[in-house]
Amino acid sequence: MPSWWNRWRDGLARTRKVTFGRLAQMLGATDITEETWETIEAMLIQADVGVERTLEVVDRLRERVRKEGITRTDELWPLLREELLRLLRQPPTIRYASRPTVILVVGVNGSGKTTTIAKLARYFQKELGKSVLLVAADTFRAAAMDQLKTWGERLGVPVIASQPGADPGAVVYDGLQAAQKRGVDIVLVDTAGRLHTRYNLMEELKKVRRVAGKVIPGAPHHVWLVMDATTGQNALQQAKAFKEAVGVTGIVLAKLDSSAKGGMVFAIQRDLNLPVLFVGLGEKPEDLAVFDPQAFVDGLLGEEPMRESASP
Ligand SMILES: Nc1nc2c(ncn2[C@@H]2O[C@H](COP(=O)(O)OP(=O)(O)O)[C@@H](O)[C@H]2O)c(=O)[nH]1
Ligand SMILES: [Mg+2]
Repeated sequence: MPSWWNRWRDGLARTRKVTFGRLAQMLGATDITEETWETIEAMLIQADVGVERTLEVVDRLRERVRKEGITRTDELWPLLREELLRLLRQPPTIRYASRPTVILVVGVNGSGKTTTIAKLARYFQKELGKSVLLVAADTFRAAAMDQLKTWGERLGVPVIASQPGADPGAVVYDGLQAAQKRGVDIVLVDTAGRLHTRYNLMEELKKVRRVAGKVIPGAPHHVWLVMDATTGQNALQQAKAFKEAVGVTGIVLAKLDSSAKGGMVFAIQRDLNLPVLFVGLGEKPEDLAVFDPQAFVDGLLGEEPMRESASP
C-alpha cells in the first residue's frame, strides 16, 4: 500500500468513524427504501457537506438509481463516491518558477500556521528538492518566533527573525534580501494571526504584502490561508475577510485528522471559491498531504484505492 494512502486513511480515521463510516455500515446490501435516502441525507448534513449540496447529491443519486434500475444499497456506493467527487475541484498545479518564490502564510491564531510552515518546509526540501528559508513575521508574540526557530533548527532550515514587537515589514524586508543573497528557492513567511483588532491585523498583512513586492517584484507569489478543519462556519467568515484584504490564492486545511466532519473541504469550495492545496493530517512535519480529491473521498468512505500512483 503506498504511504500517501496510509496517510490519508489514518488521517481521516476520525471522520470515517463518526460520519461517513456509519453511512458505509448502513449501506450494506439491502433494498433501497425511503429510509436509505433519509439516512444519506442526514449523514451528509451531519458531516457538514451543507444542506444545499446534500440535497443536490441526493437528488442526483435518486435520478440515477431510477434511470439505471438500481435496487440494492451496495450498488449506491460507487455512485455516492462519484457524486462527492463532483463537488470537489482538482487542485491547480502550483508554480514555483521565480527564485525565490515567496509564499505568505496567513490565518487566525491557533489555526496551525507555524506548524504548517514546518510541514511545507519539509515537503519542499524532501519531496521537491528545493532550498527553503523561513521568515518570522509574527512579531506580536515572542513564543511564535521561538516556535518557528525551533522548527527551523529541527529541519535544518534558516530562519530570519527579529525582536518581539519589531516591525513585521522590516523582518520581511531583511528576510527577502537574505533569501536573494543566498539564492534560496522558496521563502515561507509566518505572519501574526491576532493583533489588537482585526482591522490592525489586516492592515499589517497588507503592509507585509507591499514590502515583499518592493523587495522582489511580483512577490508574494502565493498567499496561503491556513484554516482549522475543526472550526465551522465562523472560519469561513474569517476566511472571506482574509481573502478580501490580502488576496488569498489557496487554502491549507489543517487538523483534518482532528475533525469529526470533513465537510469543511466541500464548504470551502462552495463558499470561498478557492482551491484546497494541502491538508494537515497530524502534528508532525510529515503529516501533510497535497490535496487529492480521490484520496480524500476514498479516505472518507473508507475504500481501498484503485489507483497505483498519486500525488504527492
Ligand atoms: N492534530 C493536528 N494538530 C495540528 C495540525 N496543525 C497544527 N496543529 C496543532 O495546532 C496547534 C496550533 O498550531 P500553530 O501552528 O501554533 O498555529 P498558529 O497560531 O496558527 O501558528 C498546535 O498545537 C499544533 O500542534 C494538524 O494538522 N493536526
Ligand atoms: Mg504561529
